[in-house]
Amino acid sequence: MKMQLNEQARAILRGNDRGGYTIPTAGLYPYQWNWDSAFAAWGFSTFDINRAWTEIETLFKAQWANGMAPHIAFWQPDPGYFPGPDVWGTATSDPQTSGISQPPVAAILARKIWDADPEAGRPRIGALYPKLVAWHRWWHRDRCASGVAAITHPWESGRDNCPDWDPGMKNVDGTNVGDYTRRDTGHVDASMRPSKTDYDRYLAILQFGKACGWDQAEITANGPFLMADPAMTFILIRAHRDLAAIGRALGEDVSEIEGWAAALAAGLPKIWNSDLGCYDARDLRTGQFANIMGSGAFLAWLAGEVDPAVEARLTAVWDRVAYGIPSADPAADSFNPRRYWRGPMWPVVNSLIAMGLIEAGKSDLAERLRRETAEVIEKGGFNEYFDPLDGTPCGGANFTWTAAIWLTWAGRDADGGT
Ligand code: 2M8
Repeated sequence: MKMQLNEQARAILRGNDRGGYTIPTAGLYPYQWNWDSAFAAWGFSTFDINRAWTEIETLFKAQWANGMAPHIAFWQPDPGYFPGPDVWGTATSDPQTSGISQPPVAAILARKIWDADPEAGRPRIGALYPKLVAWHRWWHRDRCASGVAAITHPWESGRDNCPDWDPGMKNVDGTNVGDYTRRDTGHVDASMRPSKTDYDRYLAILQFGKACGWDQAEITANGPFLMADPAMTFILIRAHRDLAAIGRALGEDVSEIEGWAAALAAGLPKIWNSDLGCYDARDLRTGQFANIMGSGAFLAWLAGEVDPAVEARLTAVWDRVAYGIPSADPAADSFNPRRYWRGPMWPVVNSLIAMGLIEAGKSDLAERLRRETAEVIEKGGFNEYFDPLDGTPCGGANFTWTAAIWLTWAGRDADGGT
């Protein structure tokens, strides 16, 4: 069965390959998405290292002059997705892109891909390095002024619809966005997708960015939504550290990058919610915490920021489900096990949490997470995400990032073998 699933996972990556970049899944997501592509590259690295590097190189062809690597690159027209390139209206042309970014996992995974074949990777990582540095500098300058990493749109977080964003979203006026037709609910059941009110607000935030010509200073100062994201902060701390390690190996001066990582680690008290006893999302306009434990808080392991008391609280949340890690605490009123990001478990996020667990020496927890992740895939297939209570596969099928993490992590034996 293992061999068969390995084969199937490779076929999904090949099947979603559109020539230099990989779509997350046909129909629902027909373009190149930023963090999906980094995971795709990691998956490709298990059987085609050249194709792995190409994936990241293609992503960075869409990089903006200000350093931002956009969250979507619209390489070819596709009427099956909304909002498409014209709605975003950015100044980009080849390719057109969205106007926000996504979690910077590229440096974390590029380091792993380089480790897999140091010789083949040397020229590829050498050429990518300055682009990664420019993107990380953009994060530091345009998203980390508060001390921690902020997002200007829920889609920037990658955990689009999670309850973490409710405090910020409720203050976004979505009543004047005009008529539009959603496409997502034509591909998967509406009960798994965000509500119409959410979409109206997503569009209102987008329209603000478009109206100011995607002026970053204006968006962060006056945009309708600005929230501190613990997950982004932990990912970025980890990504800065990995980028610094890459730079060091290339003989570069990495003091600037080390400074960014240290500044973020020093900023963490800003998102410490003492009522909840863990790091939490926070509305930077009002100061309000989201008061929710979910996968964002679990990513603290990735940055080495979990003490025994926090670990106990996190594992209590995990123990409330059969298949961890839930994107939101099942004990919270907002929990929904199938609506995307409001409770479901995401193999791809689990893989990042496991990386942190392994480095923290928590191999028992890492192995539990790997087994639970493998089990839902073995039973349900390579879906976008899963119900954490009963393991039901949800969202899109034949999903690139689920196939990728099967090959790199979930489908491997505890000792890392295939
Ligand atoms: C989901 O997001 C897109 C918008 O970016 C959507 O719902 O249309 C999220 O799960 C996001 O994290 C992911 O990168 C994307 C493609 O898999 O889908």
